[in-house]
Amino acid sequence: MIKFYYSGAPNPMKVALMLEECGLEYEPIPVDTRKGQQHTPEFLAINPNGKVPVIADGDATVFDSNAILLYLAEKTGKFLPANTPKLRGELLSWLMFVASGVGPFSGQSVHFRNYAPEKIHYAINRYMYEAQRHYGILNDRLATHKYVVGEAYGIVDMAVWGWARLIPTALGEEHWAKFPNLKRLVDEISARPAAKAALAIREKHQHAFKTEFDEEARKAMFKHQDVKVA
Ligand SMILES: N[C@@H](CCC(=O)N[C@@H](CS)C(=O)NCC(=O)O)C(=O)O
Repeated sequence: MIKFYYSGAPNPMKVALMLEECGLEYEPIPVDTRKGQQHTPEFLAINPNGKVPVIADGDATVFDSNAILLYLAEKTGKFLPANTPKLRGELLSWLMFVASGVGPFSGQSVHFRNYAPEKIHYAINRYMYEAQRHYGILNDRLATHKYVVGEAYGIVDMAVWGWARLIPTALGEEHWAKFPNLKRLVDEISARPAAKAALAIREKHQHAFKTEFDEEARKAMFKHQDVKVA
């Protein structure tokens, strides 16, 4: 059975969605990042980057959410567009665009808006601008395409859902109105039974994650605060 190392954060949730959509049997293993469980030697042995999600499938270990989506799609033959050079090119381009743009800029935007000890206007403005620019590109794409790649719902849509469903909290409620086509896709995915099951894993398995963002959480997740490198 696939072992799924997870928390309720955006990157693990897109993988939870895919596991549920594929109907794969999996064992969810909680990794409480606010308690620093991502830095244990056992966890670093499966993901040297010390972050969730990770899956272990037989002798294959896969980390990084978008890599896992592609791995599971290739394993099951599901949620991929037709294997033509044109669609393969689109799939890889949009998947990497989400991995290298949407995720990191959304994450940094949340960090500087909500967690940085000082409010640095330059950083907040830069990351808000870049996050919104990336969502704008997706919104424009979805004005003429029902799904991001090909004719059917697939792994790029799932990757987008992971972060875009959190736009109201990540960027601010007022920003949803700027991205109606993206919201249409997110709402469609959120209504799927697999999305509901993904978001309910914690309750179903009675995995209690730490909710307070206290000194322990800060030390575990913002290690740079205790090290001077610049
Ligand atoms: N590129 C990675 C990023 C993973 C990532 O940032 N995971 C977050 C949760 S969404 C995490 O584990 N944070 C804990 C930490 O940074 O210590 C992916 O897409 O899986």
